[in-house]
Amino acid sequence: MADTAAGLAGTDADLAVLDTIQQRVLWLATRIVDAANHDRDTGDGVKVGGHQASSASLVTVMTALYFAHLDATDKVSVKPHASPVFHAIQYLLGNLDRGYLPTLRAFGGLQSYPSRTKDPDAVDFSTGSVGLGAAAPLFAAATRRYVDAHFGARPRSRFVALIGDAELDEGNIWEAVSDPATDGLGDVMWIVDVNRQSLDRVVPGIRIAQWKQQFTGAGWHVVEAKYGRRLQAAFARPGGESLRAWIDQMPNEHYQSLFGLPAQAVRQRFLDGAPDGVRDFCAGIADDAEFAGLVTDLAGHDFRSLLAAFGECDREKDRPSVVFAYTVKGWGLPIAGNPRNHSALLSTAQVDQMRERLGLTLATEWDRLDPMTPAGQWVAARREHLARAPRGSTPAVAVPDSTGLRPGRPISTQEALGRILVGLSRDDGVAPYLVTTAPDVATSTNLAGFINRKGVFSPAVRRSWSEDAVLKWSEGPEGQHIELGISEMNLFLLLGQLGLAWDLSDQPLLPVGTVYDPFVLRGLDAFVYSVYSGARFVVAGTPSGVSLAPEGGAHQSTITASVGLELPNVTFIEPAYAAALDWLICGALQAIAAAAAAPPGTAGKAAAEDGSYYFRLSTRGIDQGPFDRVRERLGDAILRRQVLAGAYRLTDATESAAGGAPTVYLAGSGAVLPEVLAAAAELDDEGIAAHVIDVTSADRLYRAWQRTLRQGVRTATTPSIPGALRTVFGDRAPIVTVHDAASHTMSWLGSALGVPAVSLGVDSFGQSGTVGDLYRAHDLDPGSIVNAALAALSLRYQ
Ligand SMILES: Cc1ncc(C[n+]2csc(CCOP(=O)(O)OP(=O)(O)O)c2C)c(N)n1
Ligand SMILES: [Mg+2]
Repeated sequence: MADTAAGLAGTDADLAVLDTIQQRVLWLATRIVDAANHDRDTGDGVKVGGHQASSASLVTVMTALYFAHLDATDKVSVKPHASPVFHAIQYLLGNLDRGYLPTLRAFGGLQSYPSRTKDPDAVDFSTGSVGLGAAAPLFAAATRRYVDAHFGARPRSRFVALIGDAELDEGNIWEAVSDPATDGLGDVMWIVDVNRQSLDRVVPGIRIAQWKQQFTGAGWHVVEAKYGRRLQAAFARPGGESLRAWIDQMPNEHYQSLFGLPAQAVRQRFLDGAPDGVRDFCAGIADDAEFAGLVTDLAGHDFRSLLAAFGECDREKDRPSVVFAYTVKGWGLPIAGNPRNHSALLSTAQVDQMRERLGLTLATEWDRLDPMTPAGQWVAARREHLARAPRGSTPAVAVPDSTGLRPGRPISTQEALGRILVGLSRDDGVAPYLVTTAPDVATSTNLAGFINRKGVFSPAVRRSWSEDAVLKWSEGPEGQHIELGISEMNLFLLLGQLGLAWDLSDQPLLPVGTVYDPFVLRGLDAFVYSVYSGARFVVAGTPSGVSLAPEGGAHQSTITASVGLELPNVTFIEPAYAAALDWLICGALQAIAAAAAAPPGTAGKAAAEDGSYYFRLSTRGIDQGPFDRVRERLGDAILRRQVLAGAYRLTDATESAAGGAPTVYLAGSGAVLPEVLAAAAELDDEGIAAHVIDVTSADRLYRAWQRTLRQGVRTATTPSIPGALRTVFGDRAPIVTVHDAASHTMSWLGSALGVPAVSLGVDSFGQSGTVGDLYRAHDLDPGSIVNAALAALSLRYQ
């Protein structure tokens, strides 16, 4: 046996062993999907599904990777529809219990698509939404480069992505490839599974030439693993060049139609329209079966070609590589190459035949390879080679409760964020772990102060050509801000990988990103992807809402608060005052630090529930006086606890109200609080006691409410009102919710408290104007809030 520890597979005997392994991988992957569909009685009549053809397509590539190329420190992103191949390999390596094999797509079983958080075996990157799994390792490699530069080099990891060819249609792939932040990452290797088929069809024409140019133009190293050894040998014979030229110019549709034809028909179809030279050459291959095998002999199913291609990529130290591996979708299965095979399943009879062909029986079909055989020994050696060292736990970064920000003048939450980050950058215990990033909006979202102090990250020092007295844009390996091009997809993908650095780069970080709030939606799928993957980070959507009045409807966000509230693994926070934001940001970073430091399994349960943090901020300067007064009234300890829990009473009308006066709650969130306070004062003048509640996190309140409700539902008991709501909404009184965001975000408060409610918010697109114009247009002005309070009070008596 060759030196499997070094991943070499040189001799014919080695290749024969790898072939035995791949046949078993193909069988297990196929049978995992088959069992999911045929062995389980789901009882609901819904097709289980799974992708035998997409899996088969990558069997040789993944066998070559795991059994002859990868090292223990390498990280792999697996094409979503090849998850059965991944699990089959992990099973053969002894990393997955046999009991899981028949559980694909079952509740608590193997996930349909590789999942970091839900699969039982060690998935490095979740995949599923095509395109994102390709880009994630690129940003993981960028994160590693950052970690190595700041904390010392980790053992080398290669970051590999297995990508479907139609996946290259996704725009986010090209955003990632072309961003300067991903330049020069020599440890990245993408392998494109060129099976020329997507879900619906054979991919039209020949795309490869264009893709090659796009990668080369972005500075990537491009390798083609196109022709298998038999075809290469044929090309080398006299006249063989004409055969290569004929195949190269053949559109995908024509080539793909060869698959599934009986051997006798392949020749005629292949030569349809061919020049005489090709016909003459092919006439020399008399046997039909040999001919059919020859013209469909692709390098994506040839170990030697693949390993040579991987080795070539290894030698590229200063640029990412992409391998175009030509494969057959459904390779080795009766559905091979069929244009409609994406979701096709083998019949039970076909599976029976396959089992028999491999010498397996119903009793032995799930067995691992016999350890006494060369293949079994090879696998055992690879198991040892790929075993990962257990992770130690690191002490949590000690983040303070606040930076002590107490502005004596009106200030916006966006400006406050900038000052809080500057404050944290002065704290030697925290500063080294902070890393900020923005898609070309760092200065306009107030990151300039942080950047001035900490610099911009670049793998090498870059000369600055402009002297700017206000903003120092000094770039070098010590910089702690990663600047991105205008791609919100890249922002969330990078934040996701920075937020997983504790796992994939063995270094906890405290990532903070900023983005104009409306464009959170532009990166939303990557946001979902990153938090589904378990990443923890802070993102500030700023500015937000129609308080960004002069900028007009295209820059005003309305539905983002709802998005933040509803996204799992994300805590949505929208404070109005600087000191509250200070506590909240520090609290978020404390939880991120705690979760990253906790050993796996215990992972700081409360912190894990919070996940990432989405702050929705504003550029509207707000008088801080009301917050200072409530601080005096409640004291910092109590107020901080309430601010973190989601709400506090900003003004308490109990004292001013005449006995028996009607009471109403005005619950506002974010930049609109001044209007709410003004409305409360007007109501007070009219003899109505209006308490103003500042909702710092509608999400945390909602979660608290849902937790008690669900508890009641599950235990068939009467749910109580959660403490966070009871503390601030003490009495039963009607409520008006006021939000510079869709009115729906807080409209549930009425139900939660069991009182009449009127919800004010922005339910149509905005437009240009002053803040006053916009607030009047959306009924967020004090007069409208007063009227809403009267309406809420009248609802009470209906
Ligand atoms: C963002 C996204 N859009 C659509 C899909 C549905 N989908 C799943 S696979 C697929 C075709 C993939 O083709 P390709 O990448 O070539 O994979 P393969 O041929 O290897 O199956 C599509 C459209 C998806 N998973 N994600
Ligand atoms: Mg494909």
